[in-house]
Amino acid sequence: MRKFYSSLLFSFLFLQSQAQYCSSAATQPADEDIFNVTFQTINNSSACIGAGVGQNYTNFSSSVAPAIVWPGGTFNLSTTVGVCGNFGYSTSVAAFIDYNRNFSLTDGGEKVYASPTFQNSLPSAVFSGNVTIPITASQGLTRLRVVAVETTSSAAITACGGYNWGETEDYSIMILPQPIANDMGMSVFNNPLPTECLTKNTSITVTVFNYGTNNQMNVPIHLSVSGANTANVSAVIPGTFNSFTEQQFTFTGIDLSNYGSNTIKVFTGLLTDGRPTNDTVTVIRTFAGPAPMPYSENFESGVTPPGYVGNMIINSAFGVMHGNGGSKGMYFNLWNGATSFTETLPKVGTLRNDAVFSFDYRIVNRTGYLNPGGVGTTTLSDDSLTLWMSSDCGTTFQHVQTITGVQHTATNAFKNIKVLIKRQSRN
Ligand SMILES: [Ca+2]
Ligand SMILES: [Ca+2]
Ligand SMILES: [Ca+2]
Repeated sequence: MRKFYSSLLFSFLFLQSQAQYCSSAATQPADEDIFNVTFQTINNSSACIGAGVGQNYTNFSSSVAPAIVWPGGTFNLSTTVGVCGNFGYSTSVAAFIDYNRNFSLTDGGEKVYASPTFQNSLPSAVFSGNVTIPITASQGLTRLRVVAVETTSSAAITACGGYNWGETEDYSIMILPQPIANDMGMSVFNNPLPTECLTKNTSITVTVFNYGTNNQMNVPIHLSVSGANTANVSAVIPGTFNSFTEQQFTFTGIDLSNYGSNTIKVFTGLLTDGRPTNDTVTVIRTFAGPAPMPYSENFESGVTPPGYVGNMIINSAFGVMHGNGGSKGMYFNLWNGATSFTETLPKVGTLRNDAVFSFDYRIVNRTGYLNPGGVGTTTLSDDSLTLWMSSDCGTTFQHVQTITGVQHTATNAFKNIKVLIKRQSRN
C-alpha cells in the first residue's frame, strides 16, 4: 500500500558542530586514579568505582564550574593520586591547557605542568606545582587536562592517546583579564536566536557575569533597540550578585514586530564599574517578515522557489513537467517505497478572516505518467493529504484540512482545492 501525506509546515533546523578534544585514557582500570585536582576555584575529589576498579577517563568540564585565571597570573595546580585496589607503583603527572583555544592540547607551551620526580602512589601522592598563564593566552573558556600515569617519567606523558594504568581528568577554565574589585559585564546574548520570529512580545535574554572580586547588589541593566523597532528599558537584577558568578536576565514584552533589522544592545550600568569594556553586548537581529499577501507561486521558474523546504522537487528535465495544463509544478515519487513526504512553504501573511489557500494536486500512477494524461490512482481510506498551519513561526501547528482516500476521486486531471483559513495573527 502506498501512503500519501502532505503537510505545509514552517520549521527550523539547527545544525551545530561541536569541536572535540583528542581522547586520553588509561586502558587498565586498576591501580592509579586521580583522587583530587585543585586549581583556583576547582577543588574536585573523585573516588574509585569499586575494589580495584578506577576510572580511565573522567570529564568534569561541564559538571565542575570553570576556574577563572588571567594572562600573567601564576596559579598552583595540585593533583592527588591514589590507588584503586592494593597496588601502587611509580607515578608521574602532567597537565595541559589549550591556551589558544583551538581544541588541540598539543600546541607549543600547552604542556603546562610535568612532575619533576615520580612518586609511589600507595597510599597516595600529591603532585604540586605552579602554572603561569602566558600573556598571549586567548581569553575565554578553554580546557585543562590532568593526566596521571604509572611511569617514572612525566616527559613521556602526552595530551592524547592511551596508556596502561592511571587516569585522565578534564576541566574547564576561563581565561579573563586580571580581576578588579568592581566589574560587572555581559558574557552571552542568549535570545532571540538569529532564526527566531520577532513578535510584539519578544523576550530578550542575556547572561550577566560578575567579573569583579566584590559581590554586588541590585545591579542596573539596560536594553536599547534601534533600527526597525525602538526600545529603551532599564531594570535591576535584584539581590546579591556574587563575585565570579553568572545570572541570566530576561527583558520581556519587547515589541520587535516591525519587519527589518534591529540593533539590540544590552549593557550593565554599575556606577563603580572599573572596566567598562565588557559591559555591553550588541547583536543584529533581522526579521524579514512573511511574503506579502496575496501570495502566489506557479513554479514556472523551473527551480524550487525560495522558502520551499521538503521532499518535493521540480524536475525540469522531465519534458512534461508536473503542473496543471502543461505548466510546471512540484512532485514527489512514492513509487520507490517511500510512505510519506512533507513540503513546507515560506512564511506568508498577514491573513484576513476570509483568506483562502488554494492549490492544484493530482495523484497518478507512475506507469503511463503523462501531463496531461496518466492514470489516476485509487487511494485507500488511510491515504491522506494534510494541510497544517502555524501562526507562531513553527512552534505549534493547527490542523486545517485532510483529504483522504474517501474524498479523493481517482482521476488523471488536476483537482483544485480551496480552503478557507481562519484568521491567523502573529502574537
Ligand atoms: Ca578520579
Ligand atoms: Ca591549543
Ligand atoms: Ca565591566
